[in-house]
Amino acid sequence: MSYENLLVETREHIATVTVNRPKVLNALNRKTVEELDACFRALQQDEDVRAVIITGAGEKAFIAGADIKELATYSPQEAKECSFRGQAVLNRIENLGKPSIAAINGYALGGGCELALACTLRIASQAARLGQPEVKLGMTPGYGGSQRLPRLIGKGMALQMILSGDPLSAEESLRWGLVNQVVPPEELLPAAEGIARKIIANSPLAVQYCMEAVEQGLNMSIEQGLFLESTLFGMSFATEDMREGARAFLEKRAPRFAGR
Ligand code: DAK
Repeated sequence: MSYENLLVETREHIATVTVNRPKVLNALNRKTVEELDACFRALQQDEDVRAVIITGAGEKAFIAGADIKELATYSPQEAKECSFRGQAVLNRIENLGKPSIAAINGYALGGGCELALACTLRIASQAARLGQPEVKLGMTPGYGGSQRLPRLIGKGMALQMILSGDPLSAEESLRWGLVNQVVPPEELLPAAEGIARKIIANSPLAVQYCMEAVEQGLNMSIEQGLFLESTLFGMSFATEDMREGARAFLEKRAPRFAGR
């Protein structure tokens, strides 16, 4: 499937999705959000794809937020529809069942930062800047930033970012746990691919259950979360992968996971 504003390439079970509107710093217009929806639906169904990397075209930006030119023309009804569509796409990325890695090559602002927050992991180039500048435009975050950001980095720093609108540098983002790793620009995609390869060498079912335990558990009480963990732990014992993993350890060989 080909897209107007996305480039998609799959190699060795890792799909790389590049938002491709570099002239406007990869800003998310309606068409791009629709294409991200179609693209992530297809990636979810594609059994050959076991991890997804998302990045931005060009040197300067990952995604510089929603397309402000287009936003300015929205009626309240269009804004509401846009909100539902955008939130659904980010929820799909968060609940993909496969790990997603944001390779943040430059500005990740507003909706761009929120898209990165919906990914499983975030790796930033030294040139990246991450922020929620909505208040500077008279808006509040609309793609989950007010909810996912404090869950990831804590209430104090999330409020500082959201209320000041000022972005964090890559190093500050690392210090606050907003990104997992910072690398020189030329090492960004190799580093993201390296982490993806490491994850997909493990049992896909165990990886999926772990993501489910953490993502869903964060929205539960500790008792409910521990119950969920026990349930998923039990489910992992029903998989061929678990038998293979234990057998391979005892036979001192590398496991061959079938994803069953
Ligand atoms: N939208 C449209 N065009 C953008 C853009 C954006 N977000 N960001 C940059 N561009 C365009 C610029 O207009 C410029 O176009 P030309 O003038 O060349 O035609 C080109 O990209 C290059 O940008 P600059 O010339 O400004 O480049 P600089 O290096 O000087 O500055 C910058 C880089 C990233 C600091 C600056 O471009 C900037 O501040 N950009 C805007 C950042 C921003 O405020 N983003 C929006 C955040 S608010 C919703 C849910 C979510 C949202 C909205 C609705 N619903 C629920 C309905 C999300 C909102 C946001 O994301």
